[in-house]
Amino acid sequence: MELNLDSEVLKAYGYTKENIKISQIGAGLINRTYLLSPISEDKKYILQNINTSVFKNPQSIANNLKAISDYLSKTYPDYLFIKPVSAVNGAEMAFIDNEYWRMLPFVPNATSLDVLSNEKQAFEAAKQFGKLSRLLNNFDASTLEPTIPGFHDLGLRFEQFSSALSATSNELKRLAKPQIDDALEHKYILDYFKSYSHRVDFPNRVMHHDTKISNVLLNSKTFEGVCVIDLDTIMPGKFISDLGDMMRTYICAFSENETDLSKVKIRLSYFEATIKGYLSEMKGILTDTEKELLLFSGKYMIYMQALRFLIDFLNGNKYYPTIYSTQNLDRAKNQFKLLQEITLNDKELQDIIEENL
Ligand code: GN1
Ligand code: MG
Repeated sequence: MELNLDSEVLKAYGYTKENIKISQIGAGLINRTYLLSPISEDKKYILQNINTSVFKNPQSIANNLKAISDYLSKTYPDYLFIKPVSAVNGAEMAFIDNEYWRMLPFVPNATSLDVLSNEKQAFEAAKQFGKLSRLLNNFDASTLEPTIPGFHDLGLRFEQFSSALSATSNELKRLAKPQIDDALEHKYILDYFKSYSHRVDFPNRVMHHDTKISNVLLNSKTFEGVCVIDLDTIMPGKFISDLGDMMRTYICAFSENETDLSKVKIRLSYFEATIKGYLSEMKGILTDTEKELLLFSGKYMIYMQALRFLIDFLNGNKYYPTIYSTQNLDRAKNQFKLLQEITLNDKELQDIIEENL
């Protein structure tokens, strides 16, 4: 594939097209990611173009990463936190032709998976995300900037859904009627959250906010966790964001893009591995209120993601890239099915949590 990388971007990091090999990697929906292999070095780098229609203030990402990296390097010097490599001029990002770029060290002998194929991977990934939260337990989350304001605010997402519903066409409304009904029927999830949100032992923590399996590196041979990646959405949030998104993405064998809904089922053993991995780091840190909400975190995140896909469909697919016009609607259907599966298995899932608390 022809890679159209501006040579100014390479120059900002001290390279030229002649002394580097470039390939595209990663499957994220938001940022474009490249692998750079300088011909005369052993090291490789990851170069990312930051999507500024999503991250409107990239400097906030750089500030957050710097603050966290400084803290962790003092308190836990052995912890591998992947912070950006400075550009030649010392800046944390390169700003070229109105686009922001940043470079990161490539971690050797590690792999990132797109799908989970065994429970150990779920355990290791959940442990890595739990570990990040544990190490940052005493870091003052309020000093970080929200890199996407209101990102996991379900109340805001519900408002966006209501606005999208009033502004959309009759045709899209007709197509999405069952999912619109689903969205309204599950509003109790938002009300339930609100009934907890003012509790004092429901703190804001430093959350990763995108805990899918491809955002953790595992050792290529042993499949043990190495570190977490994709740190753009590290910002203050509730523990729900990280654990809930792991439930959303680890416990079903098929992704949000699966259109055969009979395949959208939950795997109890993967749920258990996720809970065990997360609690192996966070059990001693979570408050009583948070412990009450462990299973709820999955419902909150799945409902929110269903709303986000539905909103995007009603708005004409402006946020998530799609390959066909009803893909966001299909993704919403998939997420509502997953939510139904979780709800149907409430008792078994809660029992697994109790056994591990
Ligand atoms: C986006 O870019 P990616 O694929 O890591 C989105 C997440 C969603 C996810 C759904 C900044 O993540 O919140 O859960 O798609 N990230 C942003 O696949 O919106
Ligand atoms: Mg991401």
